[in-house]
Amino acid sequence: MTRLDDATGDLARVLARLGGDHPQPAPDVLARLHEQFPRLHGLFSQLYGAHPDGFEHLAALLRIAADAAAERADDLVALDERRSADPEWFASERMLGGVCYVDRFAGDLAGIREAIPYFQELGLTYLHLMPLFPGPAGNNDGGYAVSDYRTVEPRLGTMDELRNLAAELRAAGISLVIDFIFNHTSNEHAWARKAVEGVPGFEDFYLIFPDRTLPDQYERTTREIFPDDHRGSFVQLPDGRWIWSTFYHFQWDLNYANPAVFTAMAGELLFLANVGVEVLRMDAVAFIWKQLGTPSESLPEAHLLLQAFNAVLRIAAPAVLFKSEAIVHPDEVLDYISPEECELSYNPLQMALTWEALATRDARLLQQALVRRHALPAGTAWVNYVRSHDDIGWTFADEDAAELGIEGYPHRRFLNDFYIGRFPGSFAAGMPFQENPDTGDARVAGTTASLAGIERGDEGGEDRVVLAHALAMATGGIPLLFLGDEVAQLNDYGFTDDEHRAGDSRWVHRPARPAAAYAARFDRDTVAGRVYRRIRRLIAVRAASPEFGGNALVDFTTSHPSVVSFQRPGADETRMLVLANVADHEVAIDALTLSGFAREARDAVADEQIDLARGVRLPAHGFRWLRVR
Ligand code: OTU
Repeated sequence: MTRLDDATGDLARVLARLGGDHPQPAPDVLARLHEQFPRLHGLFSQLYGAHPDGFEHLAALLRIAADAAAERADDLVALDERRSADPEWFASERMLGGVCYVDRFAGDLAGIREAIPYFQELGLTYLHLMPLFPGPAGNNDGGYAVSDYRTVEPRLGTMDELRNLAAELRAAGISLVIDFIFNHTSNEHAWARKAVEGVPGFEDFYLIFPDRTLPDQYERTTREIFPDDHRGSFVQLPDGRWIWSTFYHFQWDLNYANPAVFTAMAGELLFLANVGVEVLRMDAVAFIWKQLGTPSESLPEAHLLLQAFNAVLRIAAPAVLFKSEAIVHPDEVLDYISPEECELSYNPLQMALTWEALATRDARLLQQALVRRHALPAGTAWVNYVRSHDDIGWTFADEDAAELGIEGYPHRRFLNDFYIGRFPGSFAAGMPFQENPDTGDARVAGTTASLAGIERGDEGGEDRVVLAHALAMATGGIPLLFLGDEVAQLNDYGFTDDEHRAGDSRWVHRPARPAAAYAARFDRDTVAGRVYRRIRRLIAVRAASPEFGGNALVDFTTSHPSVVSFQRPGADETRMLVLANVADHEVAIDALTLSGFAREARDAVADEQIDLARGVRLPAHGFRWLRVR
């Protein structure tokens, strides 16, 4: 039993334990260990200072890190060096992400490999493969219930194939991104089985209670996430005990108050880093720390844990980045983003408000968010997406909406009704996800094309798909395409025939690769072909426009509530003026509004000169990227 003590003494004790039957850390690893140790020690002391074995866990953690560093393959060590020479590589205007399910898009990992030429055609530099680990048969929440982090689900391939794929993608200029699902494991994970059986060392890996006393107390302040599956935050074990389960009943939350859990998970993290993954999508970060009397979401300790994982990575696999998946209040989203915590983060606010603006034909909330909430610390970036594999939740701040005279609760109700198609005249064909009978909350499922109006035959549908992508590509950060959206893939209602999926409407927007749409992608007489051509054009223009690198965004005001407008400053005098109109009618921006710029401007997408002294017309749900001076 050894508690944590002061950093200097503890470092000496840690170093004395490295080597031995393990190789001594290489000089560069040792240098990084010295650099990171004070921070890691400070974080560990805050998290586990009271633990009687705190030091032992820290020493074990650093041995795992030293071993992982020693095992890191040469090409990954070279990558570490490249990234440290260019730490803001991900801020480039050439960055473009894509995300897909291995099985649904390509059958298996071999199929993904065969799709590399397509990824290159599209211009991807980042590929997020959805969870590909073994999980419970039947429903496993689309892979988010992991039974083993060191094996690839056999249907999809092997870990060696994944390792080779990571290297091949890298050679093709594409960084591999996968999920790190670390808030919970599946109920079939070896740790879970041992915890239930009471195997010494594993009893405290999860949060298990003998009766309802504490669960009842916790549930006074926790939120229900998947109420269709079970109410509250706990499920009952066959032996009558209760276990913390935020999501599905087969996803059991880990107990990070136990330092053994942190250390064990750090081992899984470094294993994946050494497979060649370049970005880890940190799933469900808000939920990782629990405390009685609080919502048990986004607690300060959640940040300490992420920072501690970050420090471990900096020692053993410094090229690897974290992407935060916090779909929460915008203030809280921001708290996860820093070079010391998560360098990247989904931008759920921009995503939700893009849909909000399309529904209301009023861009003011989106404009306000861009002006007020887009800025980020140096060394970090947004991941801007139109939609993901999850539902759309209306995560805007009620305070922000109130300033515009919009009341949060009824507005969310309206947006749900609109996208679920319950609002008269709606162009959208979406489905409700996890409607909560008590609170009236719900989220929305649907593909981009179906939500934007194409499925219902609305004449603005194609434009809205392109408009939404034009915003995701223009505001600053890494744009992330849900593969299939670029060929306007529609909802797939077939999931209702599958007993393991019927209860989860998110499957409506996770269809198999639309082979016919991809085959038609160069045919302008098809919806797929038209949307693909326009999105491809945006990708090409973005990649050739240095103004779109980085995150700087400067406000620009027009007098039209339906227009989003901002500037992206370039290195020289030029800037990109982005104007987008969510209304169903044309809008004319007058010359006076544009008089701060030189008269001669260039429409970068249409590739034509324009004279700003004549004003600029924005068609219904149209946009312009104007290079101005
Ligand atoms: C994540 O999402 C994943 O993206 C989901 O696909 C998983 O089902 C879930 O975690 C469990 O692993 O509730 O509806 O930020 O919104 O973390 C999606 C809060 C989810 C949650 C988010 C979660």
